[in-house]
Amino acid sequence: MTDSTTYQPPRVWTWKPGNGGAFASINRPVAGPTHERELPVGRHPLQLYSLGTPNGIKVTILLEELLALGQRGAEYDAWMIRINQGEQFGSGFVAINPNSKIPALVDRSGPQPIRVFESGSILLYLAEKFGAFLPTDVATRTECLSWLFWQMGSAPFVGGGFGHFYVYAPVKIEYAIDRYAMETKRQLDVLDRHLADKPYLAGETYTIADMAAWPWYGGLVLGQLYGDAATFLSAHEYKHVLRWAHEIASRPAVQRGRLVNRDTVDGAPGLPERHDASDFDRLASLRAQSGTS
Ligand SMILES: N[C@@H](CCC(=O)N[C@@H](CS)C(=O)NCC(=O)O)C(=O)O
Repeated sequence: MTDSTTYQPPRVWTWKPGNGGAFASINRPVAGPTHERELPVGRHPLQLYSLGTPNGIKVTILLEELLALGQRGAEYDAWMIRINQGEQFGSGFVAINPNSKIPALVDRSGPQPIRVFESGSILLYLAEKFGAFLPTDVATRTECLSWLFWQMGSAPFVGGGFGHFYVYAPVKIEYAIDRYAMETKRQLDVLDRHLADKPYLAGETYTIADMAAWPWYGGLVLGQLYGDAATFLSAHEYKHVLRWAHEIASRPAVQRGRLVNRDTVDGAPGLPERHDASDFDRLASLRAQSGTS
C-alpha cells in the first residue's frame, strides 16, 4: 500500500483484490451472488437472516420486545449469516437483499412471502405489522421516524468511518481517525442534548427509534463497541446518553436480543441461531457455567 501522504489517485480506479484490510476477502466493487446457496427455512412465520452486529441486533431486540408484549405472531427463526465468510453473497441471501448486507427478514405469514431488507425498513415493517413501538399520533410518530432515519443516515459514519479506521484499517491514519472521531462525538452530542429533557428519542415512550440507535450509540458509551473506543471518545461526557443507554440495557428483551446470531457475547457463549424462546434458557445455564449471565 502507498504511504497515505504520497498517494496520488490515478485517473481511473482499478480494483486490487486484497486491499480491503480486515474485510479483504469479502470486499468487491460489484454486486450480485458469488455462489449458489439456498437459505434455510424454519417453522415460524418470521425468518431472520442476520448477524449480531449493531445493525443486526436492532431487529432481534424488536422481535424480543414484541414477544415480551405477548405478540405470538412475532415468533421467529434467526439464522446466522457469517459475513466474514462471504455468506451474504449466496444466491438465496442476495434474492432477499440485493445489497448483500445483514439484516434481512422474510415474512412467510401471508399468502406470498414478503422480503424486507435495511434494518430501518425491517423495524418499521414489524412495528406497523404489530401496531407497537411506533406512536400513532402524527407528531410523535413523525418524531420517532425522524430519529429512526437520523440513525440510518448517521451510523455509517460511526461504523464505516470511525470504527473502520480506529479498529479495522490495516494502517492507522490520523486524518481519517480524527475526521470520524469528531463526527462520532458530534453525533453523541446531538443525542446528549436531545435526551437532556426527555427519557427517549421520540419523547415519553420507548420506540423503534431507540431500538435502532441503542446498539450503536449505547454500544459506544457502554464500551461494547470497538475496543476501548469509550475511553478514546470520552464517553463519560455524554451523561444523558449514558442514562438512556443504561436504562435500555436493563430491559430483558434487549438482553435477549443482544445474544442472538453471535458465537460469543461479553466473553461467554451467544446464540448463533434462535428458534425458540427456550433457547435462551439453555443458553443461560451455559453462560452461568462460564461465569457470565
Ligand atoms: N444500512 C444497512 C447496513 C447493513 C450493514 O452494513 N450490514 C453489515 C454488517 S453490520 C454487513 O452485512 N456487511 C457485509 C458486507 O459489507 O459485505 C442496514 O442498516 O441494514
